[in-house]
Amino acid sequence: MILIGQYDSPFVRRVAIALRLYELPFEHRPWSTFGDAEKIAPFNPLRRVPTLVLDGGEALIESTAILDYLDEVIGPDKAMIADSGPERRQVLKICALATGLGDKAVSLLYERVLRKDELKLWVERCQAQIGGVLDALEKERAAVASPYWFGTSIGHADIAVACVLRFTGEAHPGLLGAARYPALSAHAAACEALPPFREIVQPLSPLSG
Ligand SMILES: N[C@@H](CCC(=O)N[C@@H](CS)C(=O)NCC(=O)O)C(=O)O
Repeated sequence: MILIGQYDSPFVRRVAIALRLYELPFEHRPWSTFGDAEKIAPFNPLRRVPTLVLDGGEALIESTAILDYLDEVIGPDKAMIADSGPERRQVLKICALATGLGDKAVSLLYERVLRKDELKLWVERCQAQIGGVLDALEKERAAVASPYWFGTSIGHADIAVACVLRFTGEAHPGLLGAARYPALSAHAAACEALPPFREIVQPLSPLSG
């Protein structure tokens, strides 16, 4: 398998960390969505990352769909999400909030670096969405005493939240105060201390990732 994309993307990073935790071997192509768009295009016409190219040549896109495939490969006993039912839906909801926050943090970053004059309406909307999700996630995490979001072993929700928090903190430091989000900060610190998170990391470099 070949994973395309740089690790300063929270979406690429969550996939790479899952691959490592599942002990699935993969090659990495750290292609930039802007600088290497034409290299990405034959695998993904959206020219977005992550893109995962399977051994037979099939290309998977969207981090959620890629993780769905990896869960299938590793099987229900080892998958970092329940197979069905409310347990699965709860994990998917936290993942959706985290990746939605990631989408808005990416949009806000593009607004800053790609446009000469930021559109106030869009900036304020993204900031409100980011703040709203951070508040909701903080409340949810503070209500859970277990080491991970859904128990004693790491899952997709833990990885998604940690990766997105790192990205948001680097892209928009003013929006992510540790004092305002103590439960999320503790969650991120615990995940970032784990070997796969320490290995698979890249400081944000806007427009190169
Ligand atoms: N929903 C997508 C989001 C992926 C995403 O936003 N990737 C960014 C890099 S962080 C990207 O490819 N940006 C280039 C673009 O959207 O044109 C996923 O979960 O995979």
